[in-house]
Amino acid sequence: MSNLIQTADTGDGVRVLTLNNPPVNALSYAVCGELVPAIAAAAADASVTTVIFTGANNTFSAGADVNDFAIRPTAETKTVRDAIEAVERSDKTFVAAIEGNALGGGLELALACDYRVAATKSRVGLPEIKLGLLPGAGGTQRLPRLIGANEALQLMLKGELIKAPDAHAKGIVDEVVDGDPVEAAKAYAGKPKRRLSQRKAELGVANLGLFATPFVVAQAHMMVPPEENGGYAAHKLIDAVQAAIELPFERGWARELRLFMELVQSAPSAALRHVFFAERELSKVPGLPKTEPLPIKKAGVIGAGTMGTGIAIVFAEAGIPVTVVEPKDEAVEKARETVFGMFKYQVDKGRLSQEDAWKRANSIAFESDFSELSDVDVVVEAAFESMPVKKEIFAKLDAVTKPDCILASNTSTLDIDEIAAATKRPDKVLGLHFFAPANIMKLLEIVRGKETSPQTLTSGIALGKALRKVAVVSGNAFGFIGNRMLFAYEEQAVRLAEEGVTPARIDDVMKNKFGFAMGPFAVADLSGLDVYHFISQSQGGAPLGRIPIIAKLVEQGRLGQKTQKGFFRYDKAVGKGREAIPDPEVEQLIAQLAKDAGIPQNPNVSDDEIIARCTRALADSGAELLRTGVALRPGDVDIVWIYGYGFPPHHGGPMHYAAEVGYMPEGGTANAQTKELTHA
Ligand code: T1G
Repeated sequence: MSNLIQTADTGDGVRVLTLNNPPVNALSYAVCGELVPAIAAAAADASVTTVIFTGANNTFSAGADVNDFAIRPTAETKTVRDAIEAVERSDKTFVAAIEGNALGGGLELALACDYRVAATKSRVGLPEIKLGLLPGAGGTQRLPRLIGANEALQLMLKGELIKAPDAHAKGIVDEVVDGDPVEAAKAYAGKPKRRLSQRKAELGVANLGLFATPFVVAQAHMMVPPEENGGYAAHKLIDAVQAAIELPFERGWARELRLFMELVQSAPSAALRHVFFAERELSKVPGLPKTEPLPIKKAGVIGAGTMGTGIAIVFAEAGIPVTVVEPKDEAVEKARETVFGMFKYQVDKGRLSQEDAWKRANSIAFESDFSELSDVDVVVEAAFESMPVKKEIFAKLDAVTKPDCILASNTSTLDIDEIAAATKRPDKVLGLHFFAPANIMKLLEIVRGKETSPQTLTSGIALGKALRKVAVVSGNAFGFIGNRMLFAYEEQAVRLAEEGVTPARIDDVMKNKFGFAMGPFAVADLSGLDVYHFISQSQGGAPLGRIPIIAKLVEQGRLGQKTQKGFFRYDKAVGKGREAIPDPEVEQLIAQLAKDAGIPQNPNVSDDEIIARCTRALADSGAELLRTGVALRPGDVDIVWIYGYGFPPHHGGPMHYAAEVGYMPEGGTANAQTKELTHA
C-alpha cells in the first residue's frame, strides 16, 4: 500500500477516505487498486455507518488517469468502475466532499455517493468528450437519473466545467459551503441511502408525448458532427444516454462500458489525448535554465490597428492595464469604438457585468507619445510589417522604457534578431506573435531570438499563461512555425488547382471531409492575397505553385474577402459577405495559365489524394522545422495548427496525423542539432 488512499475514522461511525495522488488526484489504476479494498473494508466494518470521499491538496479528482488508457488493463487491474461497483454493493451511506475539481471519473465517484457537498469555489464536470471519450464510469447512466436526460446530455456533449453554485442549482450537488466540505459532509452521517441507480431517468423535456425519446435522440444525433468528421464520441454518448432512458440501470451500465471501450481504442480519442498532453508540454523548454519570470503589471502596445487593438483587449481581459501608443487620431477613435463595442458585446452576452466591462475598457489608455511607456513592464509592437519601421520603433522603445522592460514584436514574418539589433537590450527582445482576431484566437507563438535571455523567454511563457493563451515557443526563422507551414500547405493546394481541381472542391474536401474549420483557398482569401504576394516577393519572388496565379489575381485587384473577390467571390448579401462563392472566371484563369505552362491535368483526383497531398505537405514542412530546431516537439507543431489554423483536433495535428496514417516525412523529424528523435 503506498498511501494513495488515506483513511481516517472520526470515531462516530464516519470514515474519511482521502484520494492522494498529486497533482490532480487522478484515479489511476494504482489509486483504484487501493481504493477498492478501502471501500470494501469500510463496507465490512460494522463500526462504520458513513464513508466520506475527499481529495488531498484541496482538489477532489480530475478523473481517471488519461495515461492509463494507453495501458491494456489485466484481470487484476482495478478501475474507477470497480471502485464505484464497490460503493454500489455497500449499504453504508456515502458522501462526496468536493473541493477544487471533481471531473470525469472524479464526479462519477461522487455521483455514486448518496450525497454531494461542494466548496463554493469548486467545479464539477464530465469533460470526457474533449478526449474523444464518454463518461465511462456511470456518468451517462447516473447524471440523467439526477438531472434529466436532456440536460445531462447537453452538459456531457459540451464537456463544460460547472461552478459549484450552478451545480447546486442544477441539482448535481446537494449543498455548497464556504468552509471545509468534509466537516459539512459529516452532517449527512447515517442519513438514508439515496442511490441514483435505483432511480428512473426522466427525459426532462415537456409535452412531447409518446415519441419523446426517439424524437430527442434523433434531434441530438442531427445536432452533432458526422462520426467521421469529429462526431465519433458524441454519437456514442447519445447512444449511452438513450440506454439510460430505455434500459434498467444494470444493462445501461454494461452498454456504457461497451461504447466506452470502442472509443478508448479509437483514432479520434488517441488524437485528442495526444493534444491534451501536447498542450501541457508546451511550457517545458528543454535545456532552459530555471529562472523567475519578470513581473508584468503594466503593458504597452504600439499601434492601434486591428492587431494592436485586439492585443490591448487581451491585456485588459487579463487584468493588466495597457497603454496604446498611436499617433493617428482616427485610428484611436476606431480603436476606442472596437474596445467599447467588444466589451458591450460581452455584457449583452451575459459574460461580463457592466461594472467589469467598464473597468476593463477603461484600463486601456490611448496616447500619442512613446514617453508614456516609461514605467511599463512589457511592450508589444504591432505596427506595419516593415523592417525599417520596426527598427525605428524598437530604438525609440529602447530609449524610453525602463531597463527591465521586455520588448516584443507581433511580427508574423520578420527577423526578430534584426529587430533586436536595433536596441541595446537584445536579451530583453522576443517575438509575441498573436493571431487575428487577437482577443479571440487562443494561439500565441513566442519567438526566441538568438540573444533572448532565459529570463525573458520564461517571462514570455508566463505572460502567455496570464493572457490565457496557448503559447508555443518557436525559433526565429521565416514564418516561425505556423506561417512557414501555411505556405507549404497553400502551395500544395495551388498545385492541385493547377492540375485542374477547382478551389471550391479542394476547400470542400479539406473542410467537410477532413474537418478543417476553413479550406485553404478561403483561408488565403481571408488573410489577403496581397499579403501572400508581398511575402513571397520578400522571399525571393517564387510564386506559390508553378504558375503565378496569386500575382495575377492581385494584379486584377482580387485581394480576397476584403475586395469581395479573390479565389472566390464574396457577396455582402450572402453570409454577411464571408461565404466563399465559386468564381468560374478564376477557374478559367487558372486553367489557361496551366495550359500555357503545359501542366498535366488531373481534375478527377480522389478526395483521399487531395487530403493526403495537403496533409503530407504540412507534415514535411513540420518535420523540417523539427529537424532545424525551430519547433521543439511534434506536439508543438500540432498545437500550433489546431489552435491557429483550424486543423481538426480529432486528427491530432499534422505530425500526429502523419504518424496515424503511417506517413514518415522526407528526412524524418530528428533534430539535426540535438540528434534527438522527435517522434509524432
Ligand atoms: N490524467 C492524467 N494526468 C492528468 C489528468 C488526468 N485526468 N488531469 C491532469 N493531469 C496532469 C496534467 O497532464 C499535468 O501534468 C498536471 O496534471 C496538471 O494539469 C472513467 C474516462 C484538472 C482542470 O478530462 O482538465 O475520467 O504537465 O496543467 O491547468 O469516465 O488538468 O504537470 O506533468 O492541466 O490546473 C477526465 C483533465 C479524464 C480532466 C487542472 N478528466 N484535466 O488544470 O493543471 S477521463 C479530464 C484537466 C475519465 C471516466 C473517464 C485539467 C484540470 P504535468 P494541468 P490545471
